[in-house]
Amino acid sequence: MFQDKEVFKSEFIKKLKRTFGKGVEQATENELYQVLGRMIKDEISENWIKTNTQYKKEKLKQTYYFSMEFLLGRMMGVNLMNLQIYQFCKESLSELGIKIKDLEEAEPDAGLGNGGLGRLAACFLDSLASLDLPGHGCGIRYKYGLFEQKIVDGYQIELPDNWLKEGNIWEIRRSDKAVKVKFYGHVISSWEEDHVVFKLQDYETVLAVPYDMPMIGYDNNIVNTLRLWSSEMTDNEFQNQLITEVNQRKIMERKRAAEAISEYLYPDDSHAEGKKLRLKQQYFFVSAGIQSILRNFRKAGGEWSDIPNRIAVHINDTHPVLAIPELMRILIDEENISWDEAWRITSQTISYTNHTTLSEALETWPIDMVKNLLPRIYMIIEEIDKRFSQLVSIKYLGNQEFVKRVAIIKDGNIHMANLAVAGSYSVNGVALLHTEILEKKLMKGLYQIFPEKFNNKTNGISHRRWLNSANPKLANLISESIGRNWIKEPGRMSELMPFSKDAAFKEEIQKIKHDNKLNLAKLIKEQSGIIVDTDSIFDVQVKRLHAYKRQVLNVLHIIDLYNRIKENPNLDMPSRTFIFGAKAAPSYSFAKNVIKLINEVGKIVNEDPVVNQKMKVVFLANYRVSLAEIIIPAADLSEQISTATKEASGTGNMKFMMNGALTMGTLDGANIEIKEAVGDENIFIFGLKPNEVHDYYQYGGYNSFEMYNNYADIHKIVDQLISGKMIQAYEATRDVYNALLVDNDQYFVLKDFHSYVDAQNRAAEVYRNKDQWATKAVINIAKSGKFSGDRTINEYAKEIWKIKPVSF
Ligand code: 26Q
Repeated sequence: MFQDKEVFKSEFIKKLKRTFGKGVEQATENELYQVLGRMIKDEISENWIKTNTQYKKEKLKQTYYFSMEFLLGRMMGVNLMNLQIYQFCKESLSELGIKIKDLEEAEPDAGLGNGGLGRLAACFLDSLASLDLPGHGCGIRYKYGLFEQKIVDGYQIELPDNWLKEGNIWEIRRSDKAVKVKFYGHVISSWEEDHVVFKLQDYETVLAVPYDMPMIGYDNNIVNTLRLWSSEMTDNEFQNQLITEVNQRKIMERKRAAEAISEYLYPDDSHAEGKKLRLKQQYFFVSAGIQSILRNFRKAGGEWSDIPNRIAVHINDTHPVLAIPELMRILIDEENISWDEAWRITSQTISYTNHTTLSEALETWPIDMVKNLLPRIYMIIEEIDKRFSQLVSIKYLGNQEFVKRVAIIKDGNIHMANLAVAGSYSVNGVALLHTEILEKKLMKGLYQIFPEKFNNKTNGISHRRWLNSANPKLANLISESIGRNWIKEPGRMSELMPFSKDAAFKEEIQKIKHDNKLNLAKLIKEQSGIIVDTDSIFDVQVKRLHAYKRQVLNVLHIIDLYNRIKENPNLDMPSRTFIFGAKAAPSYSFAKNVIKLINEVGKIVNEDPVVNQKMKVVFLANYRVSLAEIIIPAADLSEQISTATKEASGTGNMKFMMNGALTMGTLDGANIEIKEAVGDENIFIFGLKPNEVHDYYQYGGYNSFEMYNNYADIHKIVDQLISGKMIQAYEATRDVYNALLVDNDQYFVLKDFHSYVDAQNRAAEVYRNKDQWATKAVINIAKSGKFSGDRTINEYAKEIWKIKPVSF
């Protein structure tokens, strides 16, 4: 069907008629999209089955990546690419008068994640499948993904993301594989023969129904599975009861409560709030996932003791950490395995990644809440804590202060990160600096106890999505220059290094960048009405809005430039377009105020007839994967300006680099490794170093008011925030003002300001020399192979999961 155009076209038309009763002319883009989607699903169904059969046949150890978030974005483009039929479909559809791009754009983003952590999970699934590795995802099928952002009067407003309204063509509902998850109730213990047995009574049951999505490998016939669980009411609950009005109401109430669990994604990515529904979500998908894995294991006739050799369960941050007590529960209560053996199995099966250095983002849950919602799970956590404390106490000669520091249960709360470290065999950070901070600071005590568990796995991204698919022109140029091997072996992008000296190649690079900028400029015009200069520096900061990411620093630089132009209208500077995209957590008022600030400053800059000759400011609403795929290929400068030590890794930094943008960055997260890869002269580094930031936090000594008093430029800018002479949004901007002066600038924005401006000036100087800029861009692209998720996943596979590729 995907070889012969005539066959394809007639099949497409037939399917369109059968499904929607329409011809090409009458069909909507969404209908055309759905038809192609169905054809692809049919096409891969055999390989999907074959992949699983082969895994079973070879008895390969399987990895299950448990994550509350999978930020997949659109799948059509990458699926066609991975199946090597993109060009074929494009041409065939074109013969039917259909533009494949229109059809791709009809697909809603699967926005089942907040940001970095969720997108990482999605990139990892792409790498697992593309590297022939038996690795699957396990998560939640949220009815509503991350909210849709609109900007009204400069402020963010949130709308529900009803991504499933036309159905999800990629998923298959597997009602036959549904499992039951139990909440509430109380635990009864009794003696049976020679041991105590625990039984949960008077519990409530929720049905977990899996929806499977195919994760298609690149050019290798592998189709792995992402299993997302949806919550439903169990249908036998009211089976034999009369349908009275009272019962009817009860049924509706139960249905609503059950379905609420997988209804929506929590939109906060930096503050762990102890909401009961969130805890329900966590246990819901973890219990369903573990049950379904063990059911398969049982069917295959494995020995329980062999689980660690057959199954690896990875938890993406602590959100799925209840996998530890849940696996214990099933082994002990349902399989009659002793505590010690269950603990050995569990703690050799689970591995854990930490994604944050912010202590406020570490999850804790109140004892009472867990006890009430999950009484048996709580008992098990209590027992884990007790035994763990004993062990630590013996090893550290009764040092109670130390015992308390690493305790799982203390001060009325359960500390999920401590549980994760105690119950897993591997703990990793996501960039070298981050792992070092875990070992030496955040988890110092636990590292002392279990140094062998800790390791680093620097993040990576899907170069297939972020380069090959998002930037086809650049991808083609690379393939024409060094062949196509880099797609399967991204390390080979380094073969581009000689081209950094090749004038013709650099001309091409610049032309492609300019094309991509035209494309983005068009979108900016459509979305915001703003006309931008495509010869200006596209200076881009797109990521979640958070104080530590310091969008404010970027804004202060914009105001500074504005002031400089106002003072000297003939200021000689390369023209700039500042582009922002960011969602703020709805409850995070500071972040929302920064969005208002950006939009206010944007208005002033864009409407000033002198200033707008040299710069523009654009805030693109509703930043998401599909928008990133247009923005990133068009960027010249990549803003990675977090306070050193705060950004665990960052992955946007890698996407920009791979698309030939130069990084403006602090020595934080993976920026440090990017700097190592490209060399100091091919990146703009500024700001406090990690140890300097650390020392300020530790010993004090920073006074932001001094910065304000001592430097006229800073003084002027900070005053402009609230004076009402420039910006008219006091309600929002005084929050930013207060953060900088009243709260002593916790993220060192003013401290880093001059160093930032200096680096920005250096960047502007380099940009004047187009050839020099292009040289640096090529080197960035050439060195980006290291930041492919393929490298990362190979490391996880060999060093943590011990899984091997299938021989297919
Ligand atoms: C926790 C409890 C309650 C509610 C929400 C949450 C929650 C949800 C999402 C906490 C954190 C997140 C997401 C964190 C995240 O995206 N971290 C980023 O992970 C990336 C991948 O490793 C890193 O590159 C980024 O540096 C890190 O910020």
